Amino acid sequence: MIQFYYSLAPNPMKVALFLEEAGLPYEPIPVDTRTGAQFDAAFVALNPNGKVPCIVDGDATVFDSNAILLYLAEKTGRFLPESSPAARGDLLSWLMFVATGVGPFSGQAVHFRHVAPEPKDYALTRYSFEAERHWGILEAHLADRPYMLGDTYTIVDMSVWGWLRMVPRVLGGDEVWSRLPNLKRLLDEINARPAAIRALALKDRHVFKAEMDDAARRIMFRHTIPAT
Ligand SMILES: N[C@@H](CCC(=O)N[C@@H](CS)C(=O)NCC(=O)O)C(=O)O
Repeated sequence: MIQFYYSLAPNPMKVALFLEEAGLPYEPIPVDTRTGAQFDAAFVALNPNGKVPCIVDGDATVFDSNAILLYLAEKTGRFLPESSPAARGDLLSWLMFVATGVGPFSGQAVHFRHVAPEPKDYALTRYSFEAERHWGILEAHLADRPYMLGDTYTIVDMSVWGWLRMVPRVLGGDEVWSRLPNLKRLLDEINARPAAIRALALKDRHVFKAEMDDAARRIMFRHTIPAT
């Protein structure tokens, strides 16, 4: 039984999607990041980065959402492209593009759009520009193929889905979908999958702290606390 340390945020949800798609038995263990549970010593011993997701699978501990997707895909042999150097190159390129570009730039765009104090024009402009540029690359890539790696639904689509659900919050409103029709098509298709519906139902299993109050802000944005 895999232990799955999660919250309802984009990175854990892509792993939830894989676990549900593959029908792997797992125990969901909530980590409430607004109360600081990600810094508990027992959790940091599993993920030194103090962030979700993380899984424990027997004697294997894996953290970072895209590493977990690749680990689970290779372990099960599911949701991978055909076995060829060209397909492997595509898989790694797009998976890392999402891990190192789409996710981080989207996260920073959300931070500067919705959270950061003024003055923030320069940072908001930079991260919005980069997030939009990354999503634009995915949009163009999906113009002539149904899924990120062609005709087959893979872990790259799952990885994209994690943040794709948040695109209006990243780029500033539902009207962004008119510029990203191929991504909207992929989102709607994945959202309708029974596995995605089950993954999203994790929200009914645990009540996470909803308020982003001062205590939560001090935990989530520790750089704002003066050094003592
Ligand atoms: N690169 C990591 C990023 C993980 C991450 O940023 N997780 C967020 C939720 S999406 C988190 O745990 N935030 C709590 C915090 O920053 O304290 C991954 O892909 O798993």
